[in-house]
Amino acid sequence: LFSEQKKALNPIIPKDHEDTLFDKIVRKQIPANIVYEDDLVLAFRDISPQAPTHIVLIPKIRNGLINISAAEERHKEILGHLLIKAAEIAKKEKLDDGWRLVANNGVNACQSVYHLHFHIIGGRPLGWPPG
Ligand code: IU
Repeated sequence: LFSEQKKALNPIIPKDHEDTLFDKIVRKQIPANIVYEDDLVLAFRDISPQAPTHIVLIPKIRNGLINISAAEERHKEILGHLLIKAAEIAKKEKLDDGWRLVANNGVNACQSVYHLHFHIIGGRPLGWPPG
C-alpha cells in the first residue's frame, strides 16, 4: 500500500476526521520503534531507512497539518516544539558531524503520508542536491 501511495498521481489526503497510518502508530495499533515521545510529539525509526540514522518525527495530533504547506499561525507552538525536539534527537543519536531535517511536501517531493512529519537523517555523508 505504501509504495503504491508513493507512486500515486493523486495523493490520498485524509479528511480531518480520518486517520493516517501515523495516527495508528500514535495509538500503538501499528508497531513502531519509538525513540522519543511526549504529550505532543512522537519520533520513531523509519521502517525503510535511507541512512544509518533515519527517524520520523510527527505531531501526535494532525490538527490540519498534513504537511508544511498547511502551516498556519495556530500551529506555531507545535512547529517550534518539533524543531527543538529534532535538535535534541539528533544530539542523542550523536549526529554531531551533520544531519538533515527533511519535510517532503506534496507529490513532486514524494510525500506519501499526509500527516506532517520531519525526517531526521544522518550517520553518513549526505549528497546535495537531493534527488
Ligand atoms: P514521506 O515523506 O511521506 O515519504 O515519508 C513517510 C515515511 O514514513 C517513509 O520514509 C516511510 O518509510 C515511513 N513509514 C514508517 O516509518 N512506518 C510506517 O508504518 C509507514 C511509513 I506507513
